This record gives sequence, structure tokens and C-alpha cells, in this order.
Amino acid sequence: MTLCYSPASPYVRKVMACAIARGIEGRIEKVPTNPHVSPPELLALNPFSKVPTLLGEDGVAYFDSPVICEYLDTVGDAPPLVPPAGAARLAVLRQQAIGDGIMDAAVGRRGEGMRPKDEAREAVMARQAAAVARALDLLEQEADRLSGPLTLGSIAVAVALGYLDFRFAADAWREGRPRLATWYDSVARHRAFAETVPAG
Ligand SMILES: N[C@@H](CCC(=O)N[C@@H](CS)C(=O)NCC(=O)O)C(=O)O
Repeated sequence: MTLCYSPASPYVRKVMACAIARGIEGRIEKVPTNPHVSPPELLALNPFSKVPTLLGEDGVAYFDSPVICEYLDTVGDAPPLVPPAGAARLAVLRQQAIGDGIMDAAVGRRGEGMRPKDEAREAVMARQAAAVARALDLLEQEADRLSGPLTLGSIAVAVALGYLDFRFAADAWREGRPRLATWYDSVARHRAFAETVPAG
């Protein structure tokens, strides 16, 4: 498998964390890719020019990260990170949506923050910050659901929290969220996260 890869992307980290959690990371060749310049090699696989994009062992190009992670569940023999059906599957996908939603808002806020300041942009960034704060409060309420073996949901949440530490450390998301902080500080020691710390 070939993964179009960027070391700072939380979505790429999520994919690599899933691969490590299932012990199949050795089957992935990482190709450093800058999606913002729309390189032809990436466009040949993904018309949206985004990372992560994974060329699977079946020859299919997979994107976005939720689809790539579901595909990775079909590779190898380790137990899947997403239950096959029913309430258990929905719970994991819902948790993934919370993690991905935090990433979407935080990545968007960072992108806005790198452009020239104006009032409309400040309002968008404030809205994104508020969305993240509300999602963190929800996770604090539901922190007991994060414990146990890793799933695609708990991986997405852990990666989202890691991205906040990476890009928005001054926001101090742990304050007032002790249960979420305790869970994160323990799960972050897992190889899936310790070996994928973001850079750049
Ligand atoms: N929903 C996508 C988001 C992927 C994404 O936005 N990746 C960013 C890097 S963090 C990207 O490739 N941006 C390039 C662009 O938007 O042009 C996923 O889950 O994979």
C-alpha cells in the first residue's frame, strides 16, 4: 500500500495510528506529499488533492480518512477497529465524527489564522473555537465510553486532542475536563500515538 503522507496532518496520523493498532504499518509505504500544490501524482489518485490518500493492495485509491480506515480494517487478520454492524458500529462512527469534527474545526481555524486578519475571518475563527470547546465538553461527559481497546472512534478522538496540543496548546483544553485529560494522557502512551507524534 502507498500512503500520500504529511507529518503534520491529523487525518494522516489517524490513518497511521489505525495501521499501527492493527499491526499492518509495515505494509504501508509513506510518500511525503504536499497536497496544497496539487502534485500530479496525488491528483491521479484523488481529485480533491488531499492527504491522506491511500493506494490499496487492491489497486483502488481510497480517501477520506474514514474510508481509508475502514479499508485498513479489511487488511490483515487483527481484530477490526470498527464493529461490523448495529449499535456498537454506530457508537464508534459517532465517536469518530466527534474526533473528526474537532480536527475539521481546528484545522480550519489554523488555516484562517494564517491569512491576513479581518473582522469576518475573526468571526469564523471564533465560531470554530467554540465548536471545538463544545465538542470537548461532550467528550468530557462521555469520557467513560473512550476506555477499553482502541477503536476507530477512540483513535480519532485521541488524534484530535493531540492536534490541539500541537497547534493550540495555549487553549489548555484539559482545564475543566479532568476525565478526558486522564484518559488522553494514558492512551497517548500507546505505540499508535507515541510513534506518530506530529511534526512541522
Ligand atoms: N476529511 C478529510 C480531510 C483531509 C484534509 O483536509 N487534509 C488536509 C491536510 S490536514 C489537506 O490535504 N488539505 C489540502 C487542501 O485542502 O487543499 C479526511 O478525513 O481525510
